[in-house]
Amino acid sequence: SQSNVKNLPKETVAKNSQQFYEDVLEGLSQYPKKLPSKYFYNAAGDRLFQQIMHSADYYLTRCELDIFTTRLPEMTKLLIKEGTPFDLIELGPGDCYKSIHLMKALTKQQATFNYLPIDISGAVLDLINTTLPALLPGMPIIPLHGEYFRMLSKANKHSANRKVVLCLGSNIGNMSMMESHAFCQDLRRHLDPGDLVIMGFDLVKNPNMIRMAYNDRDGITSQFNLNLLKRINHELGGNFNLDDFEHYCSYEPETGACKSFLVCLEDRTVRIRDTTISFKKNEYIWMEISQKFTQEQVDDLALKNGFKPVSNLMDSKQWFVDACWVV
Ligand code: AVI
Repeated sequence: SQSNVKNLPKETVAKNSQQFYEDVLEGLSQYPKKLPSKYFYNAAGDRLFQQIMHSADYYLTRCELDIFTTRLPEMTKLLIKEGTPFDLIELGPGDCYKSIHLMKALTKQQATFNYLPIDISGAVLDLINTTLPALLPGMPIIPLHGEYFRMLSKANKHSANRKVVLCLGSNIGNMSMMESHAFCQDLRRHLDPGDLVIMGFDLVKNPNMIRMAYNDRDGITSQFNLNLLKRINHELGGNFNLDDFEHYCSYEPETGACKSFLVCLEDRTVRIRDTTISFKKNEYIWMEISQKFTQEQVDDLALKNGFKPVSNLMDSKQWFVDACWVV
């Protein structure tokens, strides 16, 4: 059955907003100050991220699309194992820009599968619900609205099919290394022997290329970061003056960590509901990590958390890898 993802109950909205408030205050009372990047994605944030993905300097999406077009025969062969039906589960599907190619190829080969997109954003699932049926008539779509692992448990209850989990776009890069290991361990606990995972990783490369992707010439990444302050103003009664903050991005080749910050340009105080927060001139808020990986680190992530690497599909420049792991 398809869930109505549009109308969240009032209590859920209030609970989410309280969680947002608590996370923001917790982050801004730390030293150095932090904000969780998962809150980038409101409607305006989604639009800005779409612009980033199609911008000249952000190579990640183009590289992964290259994999999802040129390496499809290998990918579909891995998935269509002995013709048994399976559930294709996508964590954070966005607009299915890449996965649609896989779904089309699978449909062409008459594979029997259900598509289960999982997202915390109802808007993302609404869009899938309205656009995908026209592109792939007859493909069963079961949108699951909520946290990844809670929804994976729900998917498990829904069917006993073999599972193929897609986690694309280097979303795993937005976690610390420790968190990404914990994430893979948790993912493994929700799967059974024979299940597959396809995980997208941005690989280490020329540091200048990486820095440019997060410091694009059109300033979209800057707007993307500033949009979170705007969101705090709108949703939590904040009074950030966006002109007081400047986007800064660093990439450290020694650790593969690409980090985004917002630097406060003057001594300032900001109010969020009843709380006042002080900023010193040049004090920064750490906004996001976008971790880059070596192939060894990718394999290590699989092996240490109960997966076996079966294939590493790369783009022609070898800048990005979609790692295929089996449980
Ligand atoms: C969603 N995520 C993988 C993006 C990234 O590359 O870290 C988010 C992003 N932040 C700035 N540009 C894109």
